[in-house]
Amino acid sequence: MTTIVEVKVPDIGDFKDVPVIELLVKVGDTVKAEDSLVTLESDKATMDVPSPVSGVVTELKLKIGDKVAEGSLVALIETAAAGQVAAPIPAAAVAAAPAPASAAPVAAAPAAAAATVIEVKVPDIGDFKDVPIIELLVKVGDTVKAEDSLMTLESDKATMDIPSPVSGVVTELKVKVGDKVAEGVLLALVRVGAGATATAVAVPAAPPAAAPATPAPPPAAAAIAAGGSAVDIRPGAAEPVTAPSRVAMPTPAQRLHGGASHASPSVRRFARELGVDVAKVTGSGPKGRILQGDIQAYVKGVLGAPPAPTAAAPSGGGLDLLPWPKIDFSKFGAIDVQPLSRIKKISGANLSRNWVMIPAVTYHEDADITDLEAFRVQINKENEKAGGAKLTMLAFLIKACVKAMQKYPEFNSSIDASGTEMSLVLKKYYNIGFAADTPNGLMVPVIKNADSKGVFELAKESGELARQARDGKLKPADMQGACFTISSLGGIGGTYFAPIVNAPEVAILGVNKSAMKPVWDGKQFVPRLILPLSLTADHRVIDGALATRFNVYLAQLLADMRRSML
Ligand code: CAO
Repeated sequence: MTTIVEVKVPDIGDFKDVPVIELLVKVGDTVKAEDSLVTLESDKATMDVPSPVSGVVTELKLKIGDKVAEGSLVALIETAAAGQVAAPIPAAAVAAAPAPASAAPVAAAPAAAAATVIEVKVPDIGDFKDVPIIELLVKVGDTVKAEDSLMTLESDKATMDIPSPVSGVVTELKVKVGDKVAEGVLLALVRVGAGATATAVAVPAAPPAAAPATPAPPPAAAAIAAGGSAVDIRPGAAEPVTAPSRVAMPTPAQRLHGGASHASPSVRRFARELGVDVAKVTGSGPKGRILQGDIQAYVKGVLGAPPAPTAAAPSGGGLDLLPWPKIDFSKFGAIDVQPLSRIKKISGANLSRNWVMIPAVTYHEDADITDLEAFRVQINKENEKAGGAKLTMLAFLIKACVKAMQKYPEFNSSIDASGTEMSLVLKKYYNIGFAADTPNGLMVPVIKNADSKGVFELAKESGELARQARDGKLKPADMQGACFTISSLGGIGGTYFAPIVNAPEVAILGVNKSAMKPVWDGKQFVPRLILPLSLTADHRVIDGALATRFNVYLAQLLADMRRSML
């Protein structure tokens, strides 16, 4: 039984006519509770309206440019069962547009006779605590006008600027980027000139959306297709980093020179996932707002841009690459120009970064899977009769890789470059990504906790995820958190290849088509089914001896899976 749930604009104060600036879903999309449906934006705040339930969008009642107020119908969502309808999201959880009358708390601090120092505090943002400051828009000494934005807060669902209640000079910033704040927290001191007082100036308060109980929504799907967070890969760019927040969050200093960036939370998240500093992106939306397409165009521009000259390392240290050749191919014959798919554009950025930054080496090995394949075929025959699930070679590969990762834990690690010194993060969980070839490009769904699953479950789950990938139905969360990736071209053919490591992982296993080969058993050549393995590993973490040990062990496991019990 299904239920249709009406999603309405929650309590956004007395405000009317808040424009819809972005539709984040379309009819037919499957959404989870808390997924953002549309973005609204007033003068001072941007908010996403989340879905209160999991289900399928059956109707969108708004279009871009529509103006809404509390209670406006946003969409209809069909849920699987009445019981799944969540309690309505509390108004406070999504309120984001400016509350009209509520002024940001302003208090006159003790001041000299000629000047008054005004305390700027977080206005009423409901019960919500721990809303992070993501950007400081001014620095001490700056002269600001009343209404100028001082800083930006961002919850999972909304972004808000804190305006200065007065014209004056910023004398102190009481917070820094990353600090988490709640209503009443002191943010800054602004000194106003002789005679000026706080009450003389209107103080709009723009409460941000309070953070929902769920974790931040996952990043844009395709961003993970080839490796999660991205960084600026231009030669001469900053040191490689893997944490999206570290590369994406502009430093206050950067931000101060960049002017206010105007982007919805979902676009900011998208930018963070790609490692794009929104301050560097030019917005093409209304009032210069940065749209998702602007972020994509920026990434494209960075990838296509000629490298910046590297004075410190004119040759060798930086990548003194030639600009990408610009050729009019039509001079030579007929051509057809097609845009790259979105997935290809984004995964291309990740692949380029990984190719350039990782000193990768590929190691080959042959696994004798004669017995394993015979076993697989036999089980599938038995199961077919009983109507049971089908075992795939990929499932055995996942199982064997987990076992080998348990024996050689460096394969389940990531380099952490966020501190002053690089360190190795060793993971205690075993999430295995696998490359899936889709009409739109390469996707990498992730099987979580593969160590706790049997081969039937792994076969079923990988089949289901591959199907979803091909149908474009994968959720961002389905592509996150991989520790190691398998790229199997075995169903297609090939002998060996050199896959690109899917950063921040440190290794990837490539697999080609098994073939019957003559193998010398000491007395004679015997026909054996040989599976070609190609393991690419990050040499900063895994040296050749370790990689070869891993490969040898993996081949032993595949030759006789009983070894996995030893
Ligand atoms: N050797 C020989 N045959 C193999 C094989 C191998 N290594 N792997 C699979 N096969 C066979 C299967 O048994 C199956 O045959 P049956 O239907 O008779 O059982 C057939 O090939 C098709 O398998 P499949 O590839 O569709 O299924 P899978 O579970 O093995 O793989 C998936 C699933 C998602 C990994 C695969 O479909 C896919 O998309 N592979 C491409 C990955 C890719 O593009 N990698 C490159 C990334 S770098 O650009």
